[in-house]
Amino acid sequence: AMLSFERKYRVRGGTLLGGDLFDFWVGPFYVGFFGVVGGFFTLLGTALIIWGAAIGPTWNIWEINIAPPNLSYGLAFAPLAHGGLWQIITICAVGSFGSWALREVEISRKLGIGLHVPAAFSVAIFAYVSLEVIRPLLMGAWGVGFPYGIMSHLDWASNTGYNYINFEYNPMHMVAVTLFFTTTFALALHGSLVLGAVNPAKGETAKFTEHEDTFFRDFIGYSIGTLGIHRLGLFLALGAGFASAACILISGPFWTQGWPSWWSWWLNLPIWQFGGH
Ligand code: BCL
Ligand code: UQ1
Repeated sequence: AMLSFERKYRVRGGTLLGGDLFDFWVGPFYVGFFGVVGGFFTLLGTALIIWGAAIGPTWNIWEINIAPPNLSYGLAFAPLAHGGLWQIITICAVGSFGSWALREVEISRKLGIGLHVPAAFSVAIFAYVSLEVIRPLLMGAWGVGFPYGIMSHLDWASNTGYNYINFEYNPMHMVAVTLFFTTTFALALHGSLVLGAVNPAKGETAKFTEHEDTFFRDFIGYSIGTLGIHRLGLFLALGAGFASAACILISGPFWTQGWPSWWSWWLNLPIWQFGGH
């Protein structure tokens, strides 16, 4: 059922492709050209994952694994059972994620809001595409992509990490981790502040912006403001995604040794010689 205020937002137009043809809703969901295309890729990709599981050795959900081709295939197409499925599933994933983003664009245009939501989701897609398309292209083999499987993708991350001796020394991994942790810290501050304000003791009225600002001014001498905290949160989250994409894109295409030895530039700075040794 449509909520009372919903009708006025269900407007025609704003579509990028398909004109009025797919400009309708199914229940609460907007369809659109990209809903149809996205649905196609999602169903096909999911079916291929199930097929990959069926021709594999196990139905154990943790151990199902659909791996990319061996490195020896380079950037060529591989037989379905030897990485070809992974290649088609990857195409379906990019088609599905991309359609989802473009459907977000159409909905944003209908509502007359900015494109912040699809822009933000595009950063997550960029991280995925970095792992499965850009880095494999730069390194000359689909085999460096991560496999589709719960345990197997963890094994891939571990193996790929140890390939560079200690991945914690990757400077962009450091930045990414720091931004992820700062994101959760900011959301904890924000969520607790808002709930603290709108859940007053019995008999008291809810508190809003001025009380929230005043809490932080008393506490640390600064309030970033109610709009500001959301801008900061978006910046931190998108920064985490960008830095993650960067950290894996430089591992291999740019730096092929262990990450600890990358820091030799620091150890070799002439300033350490002032001690007289
Ligand atoms: Mg590390 C990567 C943190 C230890 C090796 N590591 C990452 C980053 C993140 C991180 C910064 C993964 C997030 C990301 O890329 O998001 N690592 C991290 C932390 C520690 C750590 C906090 C820690 O020790 C405390 N890492 C280690 C150890 C190494 C190591 C030291 C192993 C021994 N790390 C690696 C390697 C990699 C990372 C190798 C990476 O490749 C990875 C990275 O940077 O990748 C870019 C980005 C988000 C995505 C890719 C998700 C995209 C989502 C898509 C677009 C949509 C999906 C939709 C979905 C299918 C729909 C489902 C349907 C619904 C259910 C309905
Ligand atoms: C803040 O200043 C603020 O403005 C009133 C919020 O809005 C509701 C917040 O949620 C938070 C967490 C802060 C404090 C944040 C910083 C970076 C000082």
